[in-house]
Amino acid sequence: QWQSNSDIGTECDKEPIHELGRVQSFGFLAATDKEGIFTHISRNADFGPGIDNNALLGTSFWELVGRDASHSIRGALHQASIIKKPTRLYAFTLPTTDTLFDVSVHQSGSSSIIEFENRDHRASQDNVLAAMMSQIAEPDTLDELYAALVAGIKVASGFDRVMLYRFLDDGAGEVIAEMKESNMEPFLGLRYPASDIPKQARELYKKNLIRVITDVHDVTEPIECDHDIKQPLDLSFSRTRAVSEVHIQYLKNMGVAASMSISLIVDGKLWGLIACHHNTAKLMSSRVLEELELFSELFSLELARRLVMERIIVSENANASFAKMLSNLSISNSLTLSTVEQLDLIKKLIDIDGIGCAFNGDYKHNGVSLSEKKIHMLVEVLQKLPNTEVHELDNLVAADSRLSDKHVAGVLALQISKLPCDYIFLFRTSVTQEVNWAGNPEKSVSQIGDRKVLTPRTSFEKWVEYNEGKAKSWTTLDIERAKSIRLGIMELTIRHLHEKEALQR
Ligand code: BLA
Repeated sequence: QWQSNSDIGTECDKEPIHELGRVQSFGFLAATDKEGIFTHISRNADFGPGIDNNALLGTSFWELVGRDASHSIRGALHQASIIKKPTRLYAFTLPTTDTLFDVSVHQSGSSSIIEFENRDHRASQDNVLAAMMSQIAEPDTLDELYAALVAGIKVASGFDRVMLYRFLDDGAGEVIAEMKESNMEPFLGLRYPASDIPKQARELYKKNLIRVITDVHDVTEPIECDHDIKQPLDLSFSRTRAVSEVHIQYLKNMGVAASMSISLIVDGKLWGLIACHHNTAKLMSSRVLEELELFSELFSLELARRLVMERIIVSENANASFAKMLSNLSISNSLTLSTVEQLDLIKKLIDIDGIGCAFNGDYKHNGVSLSEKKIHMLVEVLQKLPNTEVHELDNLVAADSRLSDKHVAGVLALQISKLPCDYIFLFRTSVTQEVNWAGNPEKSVSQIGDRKVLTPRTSFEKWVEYNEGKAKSWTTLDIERAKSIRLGIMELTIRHLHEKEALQR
């Protein structure tokens, strides 16, 4: 059964993914209260031979690990509480065992969380950060930057597939760069619906920038705690946090065995993810992860800088076209005719296919246009809408079926005056928009008891959606520019009026 995402999409958004009470088995976790008394301990904890986990709850962590380890961990906890994220201790030893650990410690509410990973079997690479930073200085264009990013991360991390996944305004996302092993299907250009990464996950990924799922077939370990503890442990910043089963199923359906995603934050928003897949289970060294995390923060800054630069260049070019258009208009005496003659310059500001000018009952146009009869109908429709400087329609037929037209599908109507009804119309033709989804984006719904829940789709085969009869949607920038054009033309209209009056006197 297929059903629209929107009605029940919120189900997914409710799972408390930060307090599922389990860890991935590549590490073990302990939590203590302020006095260092064990409050939580994951079932796979291994502090050394002869130490019984069940007996540890309620006893002192500091006593167990001894003076030296306590000293280092206390220091790390203090640092973590200042920087508000985990601090790591590498090649760490405990007096109770021969195992060499990488340790990650942080504060979560009133709990101190200490995570231990066995260090042996993790290949570590040095200077990931330095190597990555040198990669991103070179590229000239954004596309080159994206390509350098995924190539660099692939080498540094060893994942089979590395993608740059960018979020769109509606929360869906698109793979905009990819580097993969050659025998794998490309995902480049595919779009994924917003519900693939639910809201609370996106919120979490803004705070905790990197997460690793080492093995989708892993048997995760429960975190045991004293019976009188009611509040679940908040694992938002935990490195070993076990992930939602729904997402594990998603990865299995995709044929992925291990994944890693790194957040990219621009202007405080989750701009995208560096999404990595591996075909077999994959452990990452703690140090490489730390460097990748730091790199992602630096990369986000560089990305933000470049995005601003790009906007500045675009707007400088636009300003130049705008100024030229106004100066062309001011020297002519028929504003109507010369406005429509500026089509080519206006095209540099807004991507349009035609322009029409209805002034004083006179209609002139250039490029694609509606017939005069339909212009009258359109004005009737517009007059019924709430009064505004610029009306935007990207689907004329939806606004009024009589406006159905072979050529024009979208209109920006710039109101110059209400009485008489003077308008400038900017037209767009209809485009068949082709969106390449990774599988049918409508979620499959299962009935569990009396609840309907979304389940991840089972096919990620390219699934093409065609949107017909619509124009490309008007962007905020289009509308802002239309407003400037409107103001410019209104100013000229007034000046022309004054000049006429002066001549008549
Ligand atoms: C999490 N979903 C995620 C994550 C990604 C995606 C990247 C972050 C965790 C990770 O690194 O694996 C989705 N992965 C993608 C996408 C691509 C990719 C889009 O590689 C594109 C190339 N998922 C569903 C449904 C639900 C759902 C129906 O399809 C909910 C009912 C949930 N996805 C879901 C949850 C998480 C998630 C709960 C959070 C996992 C966690 O961090 O615990």
